[in-house]
Amino acid sequence: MKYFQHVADLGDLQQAVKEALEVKANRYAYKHLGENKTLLMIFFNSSLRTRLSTQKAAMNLGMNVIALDVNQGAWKLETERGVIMDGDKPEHLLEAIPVMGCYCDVIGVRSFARFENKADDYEEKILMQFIKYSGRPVFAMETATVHPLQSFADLITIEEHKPVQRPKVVLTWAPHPKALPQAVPNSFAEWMNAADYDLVITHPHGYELDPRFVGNATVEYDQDKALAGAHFVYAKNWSAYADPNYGKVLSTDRNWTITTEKMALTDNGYFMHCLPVRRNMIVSDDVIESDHSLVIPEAANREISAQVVLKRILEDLK
Ligand code: AN0
Ligand code: CP
Repeated sequence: MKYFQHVADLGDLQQAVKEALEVKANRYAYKHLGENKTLLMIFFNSSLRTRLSTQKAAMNLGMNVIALDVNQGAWKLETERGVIMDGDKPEHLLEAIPVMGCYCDVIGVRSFARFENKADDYEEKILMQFIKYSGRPVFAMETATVHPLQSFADLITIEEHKPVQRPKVVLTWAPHPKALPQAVPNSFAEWMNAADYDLVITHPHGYELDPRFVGNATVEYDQDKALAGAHFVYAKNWSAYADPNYGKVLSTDRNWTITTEKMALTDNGYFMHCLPVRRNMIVSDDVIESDHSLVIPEAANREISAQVVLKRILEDLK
């Protein structure tokens, strides 16, 4: 594997989950694979889990790791070609990327949607420049439209906890004060469709996701109806995708918060969230602290999803 953005990049998904469970059972079995190889993690945005879990995964494989927080210590980077650089950005991405490529063997990129230009976000303009100009394998650590390491970890977590072969999985919008990207729900829908679960997506009107990610999911605007009989409830806030409201907050309706009463509608369902989560906006204290909350197992599986991705990249390095 050279690039990792979409579920299809892993090939056979059942095989990938099997490999993940093997890695989880014996995570130091490949500690020579990454010998003398360097992972460079580039962060344009903050992170707790992605940074720590990906570094841990790389260390399990024997890699060296460098993390760079762009805009905190590094030169501020201009990303638009053709700009007269007389402002506050002393360096251009078009030099910075090939320079970064000189110092590493694999690059992970975190670069959220900027909500300035929908086409730029949805064409993954920043990630594509890393792919084009770094000369290295590149994987997404949440980019403008996708967060595949999260969805892979979520899939592993569901496989570990599912009470039936084909569980009902509900992706529900929940309120949040700030405009958040669609990357997590986009990828979650993509991966749940690929796993062929019974996927229902619920959100207020105006929060429709890109149909390319919704795929075969059922869209239900009544959250209570959507939650009926659910085995897994995956809560997440996202901002509007549809024009003319792209990147806008249209609602902060706390009737959509996941509470004990909402969970009572499910079939003894598990609660899931990628974290970081705002308590009592997205989910009540009681639900996130309950024995049916999977937020910590999901986070733990981030090490595993990252390790499978890095392992496959290392296996294919020339
Ligand atoms: C980010 C998001 O919603 O995409 C990262 C989630 C993993 N969340 C926040 O910025 C709060
Ligand atoms: N879930 C996740 O990606 O968390 P961080 O933003 O802390 O990396």
